[in-house]
Amino acid sequence: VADEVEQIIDGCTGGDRRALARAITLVESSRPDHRRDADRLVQTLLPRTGRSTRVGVSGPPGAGKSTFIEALGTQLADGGRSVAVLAVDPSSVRSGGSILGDKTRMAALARNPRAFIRPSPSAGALGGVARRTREAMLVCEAAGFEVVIVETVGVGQSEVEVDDMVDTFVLLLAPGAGDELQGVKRGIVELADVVVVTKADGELLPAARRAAADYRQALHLLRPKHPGWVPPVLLASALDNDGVAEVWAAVEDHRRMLDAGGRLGARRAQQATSWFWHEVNDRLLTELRADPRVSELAGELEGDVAHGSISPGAAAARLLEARSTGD
Ligand SMILES: Nc1nc2c(ncn2[C@@H]2O[C@H](COP(=O)(O)OP(=O)(O)OP(=O)(O)O)[C@@H](O)[C@H]2O)c(=O)[nH]1
Ligand SMILES: [Mg+2]
Repeated sequence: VADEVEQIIDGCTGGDRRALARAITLVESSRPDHRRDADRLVQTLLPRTGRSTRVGVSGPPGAGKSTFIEALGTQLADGGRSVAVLAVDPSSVRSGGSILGDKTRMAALARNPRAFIRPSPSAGALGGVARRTREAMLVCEAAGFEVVIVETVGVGQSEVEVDDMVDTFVLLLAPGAGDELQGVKRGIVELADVVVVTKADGELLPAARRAAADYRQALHLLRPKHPGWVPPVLLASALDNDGVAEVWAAVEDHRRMLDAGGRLGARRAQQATSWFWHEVNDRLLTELRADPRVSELAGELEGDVAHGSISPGAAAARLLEARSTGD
């Protein structure tokens, strides 16, 4: 008799949406027994992964990411491709049982039979969102999705994590965002493979053109992320469905550039290696925190460190020495 994990695996690979949703719920869980099941699930699905185009879409709050992804996803789906969207929204809360979070609407795309949309819960376990999203991405690939899009709000580390799991990183910026945003933007502009100035319609069009010229100038001064690839700066209006196909063409160009030099394989290999060390890191910390001897001593040492009676380094050494050995 197939156990639950095997049923989920069979369902996923057979294209069953409910099984896919259950698989993602499993990889999102932090319960130790779920974690073991999730490890088995992802390991079993691994040979079926790697065939999709992995795209990250990031940008400041309100830049128009969801609206753009809905327009792009709909175009791709109408063109016969299957699209999975994983929305990592640090501010969204998972409403029990509901498919779509509050901020992740994409109503039209959600109804499209070739699309699958999944908001990621914020539940901020250490390194949690990135691991869950990576595994969710692999599960979607194994389920046969040809394009996987990861949406994230670019406000801090999240876009670096997303860049570390996708092939092509698309940065969306709204026109006329003030100078105060420049600092935030510079960090993420450096990660961008394709830059899109959104909302290039109506009254915003002139400001969008100016912004695009500014970004072209700025990108010129940056050291290229990939030698030989200058990130194009494009204008798009998701509202008018204008420029969306051009953005996709740029994503495909970028992907071809990576493919041609064997750089895609190298990039993905490097991403997997760095993910491995993140996993080691997270799991060691989880184990450490679960160790009764360690947790007993931890509070005490924290106090001593705060009072300055022991150095943080010496305290860390002592904490690690207290670990229970063997199992
Ligand atoms: N004029 C115009 N407005 C747009 C366009 N795309 C999005 N908007 C508006 O911009 C606002 C934000 O759009 P969203 O797609 O929710 O932006 P987002 O980047 O996903 O927002 P967060 O996920 O909250 O960070 C909404 O009021 C949209 O209607 C566009 O192409 N043209
Ligand atoms: Mg959004």
